Amino acid sequence: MSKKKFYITTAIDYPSGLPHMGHAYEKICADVIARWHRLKNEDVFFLTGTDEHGQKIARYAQRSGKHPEVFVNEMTKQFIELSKRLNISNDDFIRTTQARHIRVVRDIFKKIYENGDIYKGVYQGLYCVDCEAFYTEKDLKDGKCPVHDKAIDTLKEETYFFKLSKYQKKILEHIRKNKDFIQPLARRNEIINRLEEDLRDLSVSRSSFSWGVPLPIDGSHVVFVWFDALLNYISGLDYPGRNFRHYWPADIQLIGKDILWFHSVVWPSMLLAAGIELPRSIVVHGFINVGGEKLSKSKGATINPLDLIELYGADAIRYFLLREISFGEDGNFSEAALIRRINSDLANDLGNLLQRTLTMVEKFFGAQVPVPRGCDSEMDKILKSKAKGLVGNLNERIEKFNFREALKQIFDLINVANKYIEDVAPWKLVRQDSGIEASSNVIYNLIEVLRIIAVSILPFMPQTSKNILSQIGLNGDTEGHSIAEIEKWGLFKPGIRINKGKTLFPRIEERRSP
Ligand code: ME8
Repeated sequence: MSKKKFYITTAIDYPSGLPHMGHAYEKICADVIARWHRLKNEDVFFLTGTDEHGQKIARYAQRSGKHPEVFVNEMTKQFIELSKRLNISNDDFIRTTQARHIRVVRDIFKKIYENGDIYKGVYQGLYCVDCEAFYTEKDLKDGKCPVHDKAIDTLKEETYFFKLSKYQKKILEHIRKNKDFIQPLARRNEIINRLEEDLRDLSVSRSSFSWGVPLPIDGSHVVFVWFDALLNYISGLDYPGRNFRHYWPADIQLIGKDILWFHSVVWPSMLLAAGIELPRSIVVHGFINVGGEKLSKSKGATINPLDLIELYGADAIRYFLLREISFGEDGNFSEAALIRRINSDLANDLGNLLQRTLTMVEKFFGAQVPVPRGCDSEMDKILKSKAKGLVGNLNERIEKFNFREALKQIFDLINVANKYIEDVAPWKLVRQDSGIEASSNVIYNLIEVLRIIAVSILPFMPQTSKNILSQIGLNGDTEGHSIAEIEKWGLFKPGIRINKGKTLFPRIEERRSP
């Protein structure tokens, strides 16, 4: 039987400055979902990338004294590096300056123009370059951009308009009919409310600067950056080629709350105009603040995630963000809270479970996992029943993007296993008449729990998963694992030699303030 396809995308980042924690967070969430679907044996395609055209990029390039092309080539390296260092398993990385993307932008623009949904006019109004978005008087806060708190530009220029208003009713109907089209629910309601007011057509070309894709119908204009950028989701599948036919429509398009309008109204309207099926769902995450402050690059990012990864490792950052933030809501990042999580959950709970178990395998059984002997005690039964049902619990939570609760399920099992060690005290069993054999059941059970934990944390902490698998003597390769292994008790073959290695998460002194 052919595998079920699953296509997931993130927003593509503006490489106008260095990547920030918000960029890292979005990719981590998408990565958990992609990896979980791979564990479910689905045919996953995961796309991320960079949004490299437009006035904002042109301005930042100019400020750094570089040609935009040189500027984006340099800056994008940092975003690719971030994905790599965070262990993001994206299948492709699309850059909007690539020829494969530009071709699609021109083709779709032409198609929509020929269908009669693009026309020439004059745009007069307000524009925030940092948002790359148009505003009305009533959107402004004290006369400034409501997102960036910066002065707003007044534009008057000849432009091509896209007939967004024509699609208003259809989009509203679609959102109403498809409960899961915009998730979480609160975001859906926000868009429904906005769609009840009349829409203006969207200006989709600019002629006051040239850093963009020239219109196929008028060389003196470039395509508006959002019209250009949104098409990455299909150009990344080589529209209209085989990959597009196989993976489209997207199953999940993950984005932050500030760009929901473009994704839930503009993007679907463009697709309808081009005769392309709509994505299945737009999933919206909240914002990460640092010390309660917004961290949008345009206001000056404060924390570079690459520095944090260098200090604490990718898995600690992944764990912290997924465990600490309620998906869909805003959350706060602080280094002090990160260190607390590392010390308590990762070093103490998870790290100690591995360390103590492997030490016992070495000490009592010459580093070979024993054959379990004897009947299950009450405590053995409690441990096994905790492991049972884990897949269902995780699946239910991951499907709802409740990463926090999913991790809690895994850490509950870790805590039950640590308590099991305390309660059965294998070192005491060893001293009894029946000798070392008496502890074989306990040690085997602990190794089984570690195997189950290693596979179930794979989507969240891929490197840690690999380390545990290799330390308990299994191939550290995380490819080819499946959710079927998570709760199947007794898969571990006795006799395997363990391979005790470095401490997973050394404790960290609280050296920095939040
Ligand atoms: O909006 N916390 O790019 P971008 C969490 N190029 N997420 C955040 C965040 C924060 N503090 N700040 C930004 C763009 N994000 C466009 C997207 S898609 C066709 C074009 C999220 O670099 C933001 O919501 O400003 C978006 O999903 C992503 O990071 C890229 O933001």
